[in-house]
Amino acid sequence: MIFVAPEVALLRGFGVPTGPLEEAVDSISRAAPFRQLRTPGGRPMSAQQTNCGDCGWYSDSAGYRYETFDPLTGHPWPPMPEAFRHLAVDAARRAGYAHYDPDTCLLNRYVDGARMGAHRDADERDFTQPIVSVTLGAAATFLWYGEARKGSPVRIRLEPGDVLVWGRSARLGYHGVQPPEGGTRFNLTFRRAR
Ligand code: MD3
Ligand code: FE
Repeated sequence: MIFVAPEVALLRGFGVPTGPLEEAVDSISRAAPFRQLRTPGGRPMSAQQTNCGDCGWYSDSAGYRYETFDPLTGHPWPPMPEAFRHLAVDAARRAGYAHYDPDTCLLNRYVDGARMGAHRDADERDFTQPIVSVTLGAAATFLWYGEARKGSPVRIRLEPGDVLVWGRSARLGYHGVQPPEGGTRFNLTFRRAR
């Protein structure tokens, strides 16, 4: 494990083999399809998203929030696969979080130049719990800005199976991600939302 910034831990290859995780993504997306959400201001986001777990991150003209039911299907989000939970809890423990209990996983799909601009994850209730993220599919460069959305970010190339864990002083840090390097990138983002 290396720290790419204070309290931003990188566990290279911790999610290898990625095959079973990718199969689970496929299965989740058959029940809750990837879709392009809109910002509260009405602009379509560049990545496509879906969720699994007890609730799911959602955005439309009503704002950013967590929903218990998938607004697209009216059904609950698919349950979080045991392999997902295990990987996230294990990675968090490795990074120094003994009591991690994620209740949701946001799945991002990046195709055709899709990216994520600098932002912070602040729609959750409990900022004492870290966030765990897993890269699958194509590689991409992750950008870490830290406390302010300005200056030149730390750049980290994330390959399939790489896992990031960040919390405490980094929990509300600004971050973004560049488009995938050829092909489709998936990202799993585990959070304690409620
Ligand atoms: C470090 N996703 O869904 S995950 C997101 O690759 C999101 O799909 C990106 O940002 C992706 O909100 C990046 C890695 C990540 C996410 C949030 C962080 C790293 C972070 C928050 C604070 C510090
Ligand atoms: Fe984020």
